[in-house]
Amino acid sequence: MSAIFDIELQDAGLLQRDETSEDDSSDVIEIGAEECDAVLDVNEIVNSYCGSDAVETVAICEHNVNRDCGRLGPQDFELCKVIGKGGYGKVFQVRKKTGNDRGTLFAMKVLRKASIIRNQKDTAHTKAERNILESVKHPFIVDLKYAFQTGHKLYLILEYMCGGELFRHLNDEGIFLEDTARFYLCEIILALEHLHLQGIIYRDLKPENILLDAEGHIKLTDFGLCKEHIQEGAVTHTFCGTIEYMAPEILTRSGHGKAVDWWSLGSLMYDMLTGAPPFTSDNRKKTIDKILRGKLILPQYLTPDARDLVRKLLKRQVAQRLGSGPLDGEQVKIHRFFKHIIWEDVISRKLEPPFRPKLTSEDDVSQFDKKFTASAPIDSPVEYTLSESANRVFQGFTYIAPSILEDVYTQQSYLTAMSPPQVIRARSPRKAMRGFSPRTTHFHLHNTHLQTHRHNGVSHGNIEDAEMIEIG
Ligand code: FS9
Repeated sequence: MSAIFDIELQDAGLLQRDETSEDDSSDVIEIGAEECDAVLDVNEIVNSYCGSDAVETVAICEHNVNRDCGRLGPQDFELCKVIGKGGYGKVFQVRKKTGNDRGTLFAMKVLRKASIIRNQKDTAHTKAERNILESVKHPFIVDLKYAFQTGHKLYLILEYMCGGELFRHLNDEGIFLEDTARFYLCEIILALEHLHLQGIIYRDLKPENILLDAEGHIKLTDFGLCKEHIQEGAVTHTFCGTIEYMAPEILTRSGHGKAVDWWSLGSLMYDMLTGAPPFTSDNRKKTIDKILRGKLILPQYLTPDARDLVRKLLKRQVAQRLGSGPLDGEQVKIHRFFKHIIWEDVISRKLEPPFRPKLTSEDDVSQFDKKFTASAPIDSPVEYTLSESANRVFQGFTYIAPSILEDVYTQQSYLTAMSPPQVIRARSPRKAMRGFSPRTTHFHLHNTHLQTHRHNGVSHGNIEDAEMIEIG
């Protein structure tokens, strides 16, 4: 198998191995924009640059470079079903058609570049999602297998989670027994702890972002774009999202740290045990008000340990909140609610999942919303042309998971050396409902009193003023 180089054709016409590029990790050969002609150009340049007959020149083409993964594109995936849809793109259940992992099911997130680059924050979030998913490998965080792009679209090939959202399951059950909630909380705590160790604040913990695998273990997903519907070309945008699980310091924009995730964990725990998040109302403003000032009401039927943990996680004063100190998740893990938990067993997925998704076949999509799965799986063509400069925004998007490369390329250290900087990110809003009857109140913004800013003549609700801080 050929070595994997990051090759860029420079304007000067020289072929360079780009080791110093500021651009984040492009791990495979990316020549031009997936054009075969560009491959020929490379060979011509190699010949003229080397300029000697003594040098053996090897044609660089798909037949001898990265055969399994180097020129991966949409053509390598069969579209099976739609499992998610939004203003920016779609999520498909796909089956790999080529390579060693042929036949494997994946979730393919397809995003339209033109929709994303309209907004700087969306562009940053999309890059952040790709970077975070590349750098984070954990049993309870969804794994990014490949990333690639065409002239118009970005593709993330993610581990397929056949059990769908925990949200759906929670919705069906109404409430969970404490043992059930404890199982999910344990796995979530380890995922959050891992993210924090890497300098990443998740910020978006809610049942919709927790997916179930075939056995019933969970993985966190969604590290990037908001999924709200944005009507193409419309001047008024509807912003949707869930704020019920958000920490007060996010809503007041008074500066926040990793402790926001422990607040969200408290809200999620409350939701699991009582059937709704702790602070809800029929409109967004009142919900915010309750999160900031509302009295926490704990039902009688909760055990003292559960009550105590919820209370300690839902402390408005960050310094008093469990998990806010330097010990982070450790402080949560040693709480009495988890007294019988052997944490080594949790990380090695030895805890018995309380619920196993009922599937009739490997590709059964009954756990996903019919509203999506009933629609034809088409990766719609794009008619317009994206400018070269617009396209440059996404340079270095391409990625292949080390786990996949292990099969074809053993020098994994190369990839590690090419890792992009870690990114602390803040969250993005979420599409409300997605076909379910609401258990919680979601907000819709139509240029309301919320702070808004204008971008490209388009008004955006600005509640999610997320920023990225590069730390490495
Ligand atoms: N395996 C199964 N399902 C996964 N899902 C998580 C994401 C869910 C979704 O609907 N996302 C979504 C994305 C967009 C965007 F525009 F960004 F493309 C719009 C609307 C919805 C679908 C279910 C999943 N994720 C990783 N592996 C998975």
